Amino acid sequence: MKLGRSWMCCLLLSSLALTALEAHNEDPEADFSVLDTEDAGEDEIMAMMKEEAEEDEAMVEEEEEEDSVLTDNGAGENGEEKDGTDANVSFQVTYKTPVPTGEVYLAETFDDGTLDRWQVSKTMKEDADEEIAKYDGKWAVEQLKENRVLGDKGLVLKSRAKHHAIAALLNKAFVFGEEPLVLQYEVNFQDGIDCGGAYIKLLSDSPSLNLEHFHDRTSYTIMFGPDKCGEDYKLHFIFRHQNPLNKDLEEKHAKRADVDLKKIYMDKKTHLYTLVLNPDNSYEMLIDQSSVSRGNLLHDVVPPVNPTKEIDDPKDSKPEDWDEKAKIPDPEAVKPEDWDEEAPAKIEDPEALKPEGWLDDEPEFVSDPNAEKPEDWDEEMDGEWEAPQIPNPLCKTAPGCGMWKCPTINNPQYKGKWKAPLVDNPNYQGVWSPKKIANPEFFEDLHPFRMRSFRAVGLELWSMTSDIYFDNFIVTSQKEVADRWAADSWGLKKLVASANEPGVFAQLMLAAEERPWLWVIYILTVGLPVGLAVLFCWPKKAEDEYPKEGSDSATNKQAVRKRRVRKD
Ligand SMILES: [Ca+2]
Repeated sequence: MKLGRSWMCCLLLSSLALTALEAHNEDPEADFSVLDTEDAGEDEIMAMMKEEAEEDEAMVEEEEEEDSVLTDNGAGENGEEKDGTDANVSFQVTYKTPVPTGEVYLAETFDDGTLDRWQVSKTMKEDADEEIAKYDGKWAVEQLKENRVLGDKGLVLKSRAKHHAIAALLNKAFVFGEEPLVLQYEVNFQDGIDCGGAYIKLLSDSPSLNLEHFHDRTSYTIMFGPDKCGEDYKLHFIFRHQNPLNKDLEEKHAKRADVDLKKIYMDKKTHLYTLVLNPDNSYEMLIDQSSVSRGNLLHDVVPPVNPTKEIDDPKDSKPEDWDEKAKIPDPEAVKPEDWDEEAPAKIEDPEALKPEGWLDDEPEFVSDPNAEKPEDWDEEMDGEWEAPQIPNPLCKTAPGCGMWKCPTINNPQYKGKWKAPLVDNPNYQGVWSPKKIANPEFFEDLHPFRMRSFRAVGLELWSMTSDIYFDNFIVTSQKEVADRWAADSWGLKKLVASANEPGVFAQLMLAAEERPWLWVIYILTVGLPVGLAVLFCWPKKAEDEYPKEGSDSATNKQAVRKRRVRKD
């Protein structure tokens, strides 16, 4: 018994310890980072940043108007050392504007606080009423509202329900040849996102490209990034393929990303969006350096790049005598002679008997004998007074009143209308389909990667929620360059955001505020083991301190002897 209790005690304490451990292990970002991390994982990012921090002690740029609310650990305006936040986290985030470590077509940090490189569109949206057609949405270069990194700024879409368009030229046009395309940038829906986009367009290279006139119809090669309206969460990757025969451009949409975009778009954190296109036509989309969709431009886009070789002959039509019936009623079947089609489905139950005492002559309802005509009843106005009807009191004691009806049952003789059984149709010709002919519009482009070159990146957006933050645009051919760039920029933002996360306890409280039923889980996972631990582990003095007389253990005998000696 004693042994059993000890074991139970150990078991309960272990389970308590496990529960506590699990709660601690629940990194708020864990759900997200469980996706297989690519080349530069979190550890690597942290290592890189430590290295950076050591190398560049004094390099926070002399920012002109740094907000006084910023603290060394990068906490936001309200929240130096939020409850549960580790004030000790050594995130002396010594931020240095990242510099690309290889060849890039564009690398933009916005840290100089200007939009010098960018052109805000001065045009109007086509096919829209004049008053709403203007691209008059405001852009600004600002720090993040929360989880700021000292010295870091980004591009912010500032207006609600307005058209925004802004673009920047690349250092040189990107030509799709033997090198991959890597496009990467950060988005933070700082105020959440109701209905709006945060996607980027790679503007096709053409002599007519004029960024002042950038609008919704400006020719683009690729569109990539987040978009959300209502409950529809999208991560676009669209490219425009040119039909080699008629030169038409057609949008090709990649399959949907296999990830919970809602969580990512609504958490008000800065996320990193990456698109990689390879000369072998493979593509991959990543969020926060974790792959969320991959495929091939030839096989995984809608509509497909290449049309089918054959099509249905539009001139072919089904012959009138084409027999498509696989089964027909057996022409040789004959209705059996004893088949009575007239037999009713229901008959009166021949075994049913009227219950004894049934009152055939009593109505179910009678006039209330106790009712009296109201004094103010005016027969001229109200008509002749009648006592209200009540259930016949005689029927309460009898099996029933009124005319007795015999209950009905299914007729065992019922067969219904006779139908001949179905047999295979000897003339069956199968389901008709038109004959195939060669597709006159057929072509085969085995290199859709070689799409039209582009010369600028642009954001052409409309949103019902403002303050969408963009940062660290990079266009390159080398994934390592984009990864290193991310480590020096986005990785730091992520680190600061993680350091500012509320503690485990605060998170549990916050979660329970939104979902009160969580209290039940908390009580069951913590309260119950504690209660049981108290129940089983509390020392029982009566049993343990005074050995029972008559016990055969040597210890007990000794104790008894000692007590006797004392008494004597
Ligand atoms: Ca920046």
